[in-house]
Amino acid sequence: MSQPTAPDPVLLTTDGAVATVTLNRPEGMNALTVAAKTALLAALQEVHGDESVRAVVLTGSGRAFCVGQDLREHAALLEAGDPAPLATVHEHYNPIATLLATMPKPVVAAINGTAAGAGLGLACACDFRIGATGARYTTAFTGIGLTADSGLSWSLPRLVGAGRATALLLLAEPFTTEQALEMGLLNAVVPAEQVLPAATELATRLAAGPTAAYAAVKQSVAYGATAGFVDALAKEDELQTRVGRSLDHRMAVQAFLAKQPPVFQGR
Ligand code: T3D
Repeated sequence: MSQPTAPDPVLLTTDGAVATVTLNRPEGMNALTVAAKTALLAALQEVHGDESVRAVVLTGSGRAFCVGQDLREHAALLEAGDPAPLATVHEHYNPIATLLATMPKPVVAAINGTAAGAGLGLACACDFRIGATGARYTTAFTGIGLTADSGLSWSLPRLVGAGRATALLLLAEPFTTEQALEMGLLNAVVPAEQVLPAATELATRLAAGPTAAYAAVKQSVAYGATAGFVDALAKEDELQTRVGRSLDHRMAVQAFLAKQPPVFQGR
């Protein structure tokens, strides 16, 4: 008799120009096993390189968005003396967070439920965060004797300020959706069943926008986060010169002058 095959830990679906990447281990609160991290990396690489995809939604199935590293698998690997746990930041979390943050198109996190550890880090690497009422959040890392990863040391201070980020990371205390909204971590809060529809609606709107301009905005904001003013101006010059040559720019200016709504083709 054949063994039942495990469901895919990550699902990738596309609808028009919107791709949805779903963490799919609902029974394990979408905790990240090696298989899940490998599949997530592959899905993000695919949407990154696919020019027909112009906006991405990242979400979870079941009651959690993602509770970070799967600690059962992690403990078993540590116990077995396997080097995998110590290499996972380099091999998985860093490339996953990099793909989300540098995706040349907008990424919307549909935070359908609990987000902890690297799960919170992945959400914070996205461009927008829509959270569910009643969800819980925690940085979690110091609770198990670890430090921040998946970009949280970079993204969290930028979203909520250095003082709050340091407290959230040091204390690893749980906080609510309402607190996350008040801190500026979330862009919007809706009932759990409306999180994915709301994120998809936003992504659909973004997918009909000037994709090259969006990519340049993301690049310049990331650059400006660590650059001086004069260098930031030089980066804006470089990017504006590039985007100014795009078809979308030319067509949108013509549409404006003709008093027509612009139709963006994403190039
Ligand atoms: O080297 C490296 O690997 C570095 C990489 C690090 C990346 C990281 O993400 S480190 C941080 C890992 N995540 C955590 O430490 C979070 C641990 N979980 C919690 O603090 C809480 O479970 C939550 C706040 C997330 C949720 O609390 P609550 O009360 O809603 O649920 P619960 O009852 O605690 O958990 C429900 C089940 O999920 C439970 O299993 P059970 O008892 O029903 O069989 C619990 O063990 C399981 N679970 C929750 N988080 C994880 C997990 N199982 C495995 N890994 C988890 N991360």
